[in-house]
Order: sequence, then C-alpha cells, then structure tokens
Amino acid sequence: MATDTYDQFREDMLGRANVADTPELVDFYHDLESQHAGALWTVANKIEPWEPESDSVPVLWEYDRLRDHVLRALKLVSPEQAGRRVVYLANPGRTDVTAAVGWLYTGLQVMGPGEVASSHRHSASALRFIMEGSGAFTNVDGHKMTLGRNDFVLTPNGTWHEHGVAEDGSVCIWQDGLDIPLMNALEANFYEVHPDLQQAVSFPIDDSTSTWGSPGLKPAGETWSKRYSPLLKYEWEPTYEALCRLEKVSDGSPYDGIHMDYVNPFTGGPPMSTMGASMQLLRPGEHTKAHREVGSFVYQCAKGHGHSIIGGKRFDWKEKDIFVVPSWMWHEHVNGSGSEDACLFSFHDLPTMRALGLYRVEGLAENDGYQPLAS
Ligand code: GTQ
Repeated sequence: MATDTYDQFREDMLGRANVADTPELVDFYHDLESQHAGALWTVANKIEPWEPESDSVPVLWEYDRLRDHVLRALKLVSPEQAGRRVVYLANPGRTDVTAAVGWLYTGLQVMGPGEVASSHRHSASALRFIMEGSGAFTNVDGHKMTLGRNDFVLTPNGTWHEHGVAEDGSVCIWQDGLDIPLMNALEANFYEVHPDLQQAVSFPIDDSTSTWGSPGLKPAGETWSKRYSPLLKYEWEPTYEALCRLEKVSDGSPYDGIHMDYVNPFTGGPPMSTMGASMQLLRPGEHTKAHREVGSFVYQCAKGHGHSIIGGKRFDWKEKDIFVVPSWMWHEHVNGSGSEDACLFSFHDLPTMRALGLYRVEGLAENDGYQPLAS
C-alpha cells in the first residue's frame, strides 16, 4: 500500500471498527450467534455509516410504459375484489419492503365510471395527485371532493376514505402516495374497513376547499384542532397561478427554482404530520444547482419536460412521469424547454425528518454546484 493511501486508510478507520478475523474470534462469533447475540464491531461500520446510505436507487417510471398495464388491471379485477385497484411502483434496490423510495410508497390507482372502492382507514397517511380522467371523487370523513387533473388531495391518517368515479365520468388514474413502509417500520400500522363499506356524504361537495382554500383568508373565528390540514384538496389552477405570481417577484431557490410547499392554512406547517408535498416551477432553460437532503422524494412531472441528474445519473422526464430521489443523494433539475416552464410535483417525508430533528441540507460546493455525469 502506498504511504498516502495507507495514511488515508488509517485516518478513515481511526475510531472505527477494524478487527481482523482470527480462529479464536471466528469461534467467538459462532458462539455468540448460538446465543442470539453478536459482536458489535463486526457490524458497527455498516449500522452506523458516516452519513445516510440509502438502499433505494434513483428510478424513473415512464407513464407511457406504465399506462397500458394500469388499464389492464381495470379488466382483470374489480374494486370489490382488490379493495384498491392499484399498480404500485417498486424500487429495485428494496426487496425487503414495498417501497418506491426510503419509507414511502407510491402507486397508480385506476377506476372506471360508476365504480366505488369501499371506505377504510389506516395509520398510514395518504395523498393523491390526479393524472387523467373526469368524474373522480374522494370522500374523506364525509367531505366529498371532486378531483381534476393535477389536483393534490389529502386523506390523513385515521380518516375514513373511499374513492370512486361518477357514472358520467371517464376512466380515471391518479397517483397515490402513502407512508405505509414507515408505518410498518415503526410497527404502528392499523387498518379498518368501514362497518357500512360506504360512508355518508355529510357536508356540501368540496366544502373543505371552499372553506379553507382561499389564499390568505379564513372564515372569521374559525378554528381547527386536528393534526392535519383542514384543507383537503389543493386545486391545480390556483397552485400554478401562485407559482407564476411568485416567479414575477422572486429569483426562487438556486436548487429548486420557484418552489412552493402545500401547507396547512391554519398553521402554515405541513399538511400532514409525516408527509409534505411541494410544487416547483422551472423557468425556460433553467438548470438548478445540486443539493442533497435528509429525506426521500417522489416526483411527478405536472407540466412540460426536462431531466434531473440524481446521484450523477441523468433521468429524462415529461408529463406524468414519476421519479424518486433517495435520501442524501445529490440532485439537480433541468427544464428541457427554452420557451415553456416546467412543473414538478413532489411528496416527501421531510415533516418526519424535521419533527425528529434529523433534517439536513447541503449544496454541492465543487464544480460550480453541478454534478459530474457518471459514465
Ligand atoms: O386509497 O387508501 O395505493 O390504502 C395503497 C393503500 C391506496 C387508499 C394505495 C391504500 C390506498
């Protein structure tokens, strides 16, 4: 070993486990195993990495390739049989759990005109981002909402929820995002089917958006004490308009362009306690700088086209494509158009990271802030 390398090795291993096997040690390890025990130094460097090491890999799912498979499910199973008729997205780095990235799940749910999926509730928090079709609805604790393209909807944990499509609607597909893997990792996941299978509509249609969805306004004296947002549906048009207005007066973030969080209008904080969501606008030709965050991200392109460089690899996206960024992985985004803006919807587990005091973010210092592309 050259001296430099040896010195570097010594420095890297200082204070770290560095024990070579001997016949006595190997015997010792076997004996410990028989006692359902082990020597920490054999696993320490793996279980206590210098920094987060995700088993998840960056992946992009092209909607054009998935869509036909999703539509096939429509003919193969009914919502009654399936409970939820969903094609989930599986991260190839994760064979242990049904996860898209980190401790987040995502899937594409499909329903036809006149179909209804039964009402249930669970410890997992859920959200939806509507992709195509007309007439879709969700009922959350009696608040029935009509859903349109690029609308963002909450079904917070513990709330009864069911989905369906109106008789005069068309086949609808939306993206589900849930923290199912997190709930299972925490061994905290309960699940219940509604005793009547369907719940009543107890409030005027879209009342949550009409009550809480006007920018900067709320009904006088109205209060709210639940742990999630009273606004359950965030419509696309006002979201896009908010981004366009911000763009006129702000340079935005060097890492994320014009970037806005969906918030609980009562607190200004995240809409649910474990998961948050954002919409970002990349200006024509914009290429953001690379940064990395403690937290996992699932993106969907809501408008335009472009690419992202994630962990040194390029992923090209266009409308409705979905891709993921694992925790602590460098990522930067590029709008592929020189004349049109591009929008990326994303959901993430930053509220969990922040609540636990784990959130960190770092910008790439080298190479003017841009990742070298892996060959
Ligand atoms: O609609 O409640 O994709 O419970 C996975 C689990 C959707 C839902 C999914 C679920 C749901």
